[in-house]
Amino acid sequence: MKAHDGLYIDGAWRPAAGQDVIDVVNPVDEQVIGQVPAGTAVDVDTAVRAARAAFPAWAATPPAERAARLAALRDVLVARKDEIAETVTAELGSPLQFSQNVHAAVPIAVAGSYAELAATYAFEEKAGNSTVYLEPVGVVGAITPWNYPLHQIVAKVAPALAAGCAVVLKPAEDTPLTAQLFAEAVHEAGLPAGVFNLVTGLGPVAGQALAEHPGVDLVSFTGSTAVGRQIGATAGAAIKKVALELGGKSANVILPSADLAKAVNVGVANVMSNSGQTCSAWTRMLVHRDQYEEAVGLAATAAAKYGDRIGPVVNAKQRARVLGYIDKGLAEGARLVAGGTESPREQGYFISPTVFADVTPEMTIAQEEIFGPVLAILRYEDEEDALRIANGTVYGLAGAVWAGDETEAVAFARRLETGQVDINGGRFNPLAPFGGYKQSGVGRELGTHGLSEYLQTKSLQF
Ligand code: TXE
Repeated sequence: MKAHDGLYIDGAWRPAAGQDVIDVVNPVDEQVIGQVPAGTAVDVDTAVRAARAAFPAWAATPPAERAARLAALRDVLVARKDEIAETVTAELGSPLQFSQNVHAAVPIAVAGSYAELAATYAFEEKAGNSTVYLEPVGVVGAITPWNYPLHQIVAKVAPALAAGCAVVLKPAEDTPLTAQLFAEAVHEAGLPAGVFNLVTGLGPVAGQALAEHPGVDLVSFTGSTAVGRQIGATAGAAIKKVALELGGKSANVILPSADLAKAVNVGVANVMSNSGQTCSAWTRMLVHRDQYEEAVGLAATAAAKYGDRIGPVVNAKQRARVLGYIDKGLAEGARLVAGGTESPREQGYFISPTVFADVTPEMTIAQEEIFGPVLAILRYEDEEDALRIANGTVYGLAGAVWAGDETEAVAFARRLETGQVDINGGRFNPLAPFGGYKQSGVGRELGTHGLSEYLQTKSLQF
């Protein structure tokens, strides 16, 4: 696995100001597979200056030309798809097939969607006797997590570039090799120097310096609620724009008229996918009391089939965190029906796919984001009870509703306090706005709503 020993700033790989490095570890065998520079506030400042210098010309570039560069970026990602999948697998530990089908394919689709949107979006509109211009916000500081290493980057950088913004990216310390590969792709696609810059580094050092930098006009952050709150407060004090994509505790509501076996099996697959490290995962399954035991049996069987084919979690800290939640579930009286242990493997951060039954809404495992392969199954009495339980957390990112009839599912979904709902399974749509109600965040990613986060309006009256 190739690792650059520099930072990508102003169109070239340059040495970092300091000597510190970050080890990149393969979560499957705990071996160090590379080292990247641990950038500091000095590097962030250099990168922000490069972005500021590049911004005016990029903002003035006709949208059709920006679209052409984004299409070229998408084409490079397509050409390097296998390499992307291998890199994500090496640093995140996900099975190669999942890396190909999701970690590589999804960001390619998102990059393609913004190549099209940049060409077709109305950056100018009429409102009565006014002309309204939608202008780029300026320099974007993007801070991304490790769970979908490339998707999280593309979901911020592609709309920012489409809008005409310049970007400084600080990717997660666990998955910087994918970020370096992305920087290579940007270079190959012929984006002007300084329009995209990469500073690898630690969150509280490089991340914080980027969030606090006065030359950054908008901070777009995806990660933990704790860090999101801090970034939101910093941005608020500086009256700086901010987009936050934070945690979730999404409900998978199975109404009595649904195909129970299908809903349970797809629901288990959804939670276990990416080893449970998905902010929109349907971590709470809500089942009517008359179907409850049947659903628990189906879920336990489905989870047991996965074994360690789901891959490990990202690092030792995350494994300890997830195992801590499993202990809490047991201590608070939930009934363990599958998994619940570290895998018998000697190496790697594996956790067996875990299912808890008899989970009640106030239990910790029904309220807090676990971010591991752990499903909680809750019992409801009637639809109102299901709604109260589904809406009864501080989060509101995603969810699912299953019913025999789509109209019934849609009526229920409209009452959920959440940003995205899959009806009878749903299908990923790169144009569907993604983001949270309540404490799941501020702002939206993907599609036109994701693009408009990076735009500000100016109206001229005639
Ligand atoms: O997140 P952090 P962690 C949740 C999930 C997980 C938990 C902890 O529940 O178990 O968060 O994960 C950067 N200033 N999600 O510790 O620390 C950091 O370097 C500026 C949900 O990995 O929030 C990384 O680039 N930046 C989630 C990014 O923030 C800082 C995805 C996220 O790391 C910083 C990931 C600081 N002070 C975790 N401290 C989702 N919503 O998808 C850290 N960072």
